[in-house]
Amino acid sequence: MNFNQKDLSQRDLSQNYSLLKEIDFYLVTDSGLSKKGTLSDVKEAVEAGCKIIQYREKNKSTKEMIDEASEIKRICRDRAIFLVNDRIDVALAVDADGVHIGQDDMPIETAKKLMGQDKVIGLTVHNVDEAIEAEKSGADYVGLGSIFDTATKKDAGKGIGPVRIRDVKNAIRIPVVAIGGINKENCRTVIENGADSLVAISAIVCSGDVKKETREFINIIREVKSPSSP
Ligand code: 3NM
Repeated sequence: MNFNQKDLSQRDLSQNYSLLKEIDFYLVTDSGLSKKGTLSDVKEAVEAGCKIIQYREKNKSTKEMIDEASEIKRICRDRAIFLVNDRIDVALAVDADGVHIGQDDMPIETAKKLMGQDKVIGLTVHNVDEAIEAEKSGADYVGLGSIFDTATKKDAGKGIGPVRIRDVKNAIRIPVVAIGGINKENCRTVIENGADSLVAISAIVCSGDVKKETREFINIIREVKSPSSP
């Protein structure tokens, strides 16, 4: 299936899996690190071809988050999947495409019930057991981290290393999104080890040119996924 306008506006649960399979670079916002602000980062990333945006905001009021999230939804429209980190209330308020939650958040089944069966639910996992459990519970994809050491998330723990991605990939069918300490230098090995997609926060939002950096990540990921013959 091609990731195009029709797919996004008409997708149902069975299509989420295919859509997520086609995603290469995945943007997670961080207003604390951003040079130009979250809305500008989202706009530039979507213009560069990023097909999935996660709004991750830890420092704003619910009202500010809802205002910002509805702007992000407008920017993503039928061009990118729009997820909200943790805050199911905010996701529901703006009718986002789904949520991304952590191990200590609401159980997946409850999140699905609240959000509706047609919405995307991603879950952060750290190892094979959590990944298998996530798939069983109905997660649409897993975020696996932290791959490398990172200063962006204080409690992320030590990087597990890219080789562990393969173990998780072999254990589940849903897409694996790698996160944590990923940059343009090490992203190749993340995809080579089986990640379907990857997140880079600081490498993108601290760069000052989100559009260019996103484009470059997408190009590297695509090149590793389908190398052109010599
Ligand atoms: N979650 P950067 S690591 C939001 O391990 C987040 O689950 C992680 O930022 C996890 O790309 C992380 O700047 C931060 O390292 C990733």
